[in-house]
Amino acid sequence: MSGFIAIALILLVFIIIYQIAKASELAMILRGEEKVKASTNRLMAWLLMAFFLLGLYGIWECHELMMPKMLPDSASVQGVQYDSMYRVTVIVTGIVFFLTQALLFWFAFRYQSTEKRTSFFFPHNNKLELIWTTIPAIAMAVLVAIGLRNWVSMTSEAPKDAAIVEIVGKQFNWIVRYPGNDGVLGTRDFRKIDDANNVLGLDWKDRNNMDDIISANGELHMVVNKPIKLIIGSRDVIHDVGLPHFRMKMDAVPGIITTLWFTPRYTTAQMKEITKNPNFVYEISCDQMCGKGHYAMRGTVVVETEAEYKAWLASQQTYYAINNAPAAAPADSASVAPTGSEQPAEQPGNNNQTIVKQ
Ligand SMILES: [Cu+2]
Repeated sequence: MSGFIAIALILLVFIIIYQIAKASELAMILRGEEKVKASTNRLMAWLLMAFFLLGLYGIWECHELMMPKMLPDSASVQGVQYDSMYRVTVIVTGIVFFLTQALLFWFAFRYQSTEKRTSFFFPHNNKLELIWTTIPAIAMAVLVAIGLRNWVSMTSEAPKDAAIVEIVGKQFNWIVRYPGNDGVLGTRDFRKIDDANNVLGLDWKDRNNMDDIISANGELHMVVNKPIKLIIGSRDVIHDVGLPHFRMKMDAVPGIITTLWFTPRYTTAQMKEITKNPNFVYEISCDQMCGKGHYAMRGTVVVETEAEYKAWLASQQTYYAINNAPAAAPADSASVAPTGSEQPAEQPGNNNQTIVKQ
């Protein structure tokens, strides 16, 4: 309904403009061209002024409307740089915008055509050309240089002590894998993917996979003030790991591993206090249109203290144990890596549970 009203309104405005143009044409014939031209010029000058003021008011209204919806303070150390870069860019371009628009509309109003005024011919001025080419060029170069510096730091090698977590997108949710005690993610093979009991296609012949953990609810856990490196992949189409609170995003491309690292600086509990929202959750959004369920491809991040993280990790079963116990498990314990000769069956029985919601 509101769409129909909007279209009707736009149509109405066009009809009005058309009628005014037609009426002024008729008036020109009746009253003489010069007189009508002068009054039209006056009207146009005032309309331009009104348009400018209305535009300024619109900017203010947008600002009032959108400010409460802005993201809270950056939750990552690197995000602080991006925020400051954004602020500098908005301030610089904002000043230029207001200055040039104010001058444009003021000149149109102040120097409107009248009978007494003749136009002044101003063909060229080298000094002026030089000034208004050099200053914007330098300003843009500085902004781009700051952007490049941040881009290089974002895509640089992660610190040696960074936690490593794999996150894989699929239509339509995220699968998060932790390397377990050995700190190494085992190899995986897309041919071994099985939605029932091997969502990532972990190769059970690789002992590094034995202690890997896939979080049951797809939560991405990380320790506050400790760098985390995400190993990003996709099972089907291109997705994008969007971490708006951390000011981070990176494409998840099938067949290609992408990475991203950052250092979270507020725990989820701290962020609840900062935002004064007891229900606050860090979100993972899919930032790449990936299909009909794209809108619901939401994951959650939990930032916690080292102790909380260790307790959570200890409470998790290895993916191997969940999907291979007890039938195909080695004699002593499901989570113990098998020796070379007693590798577990690659296709375990049906006693498995699916731990990633489909
Ligand atoms: Cu998506």
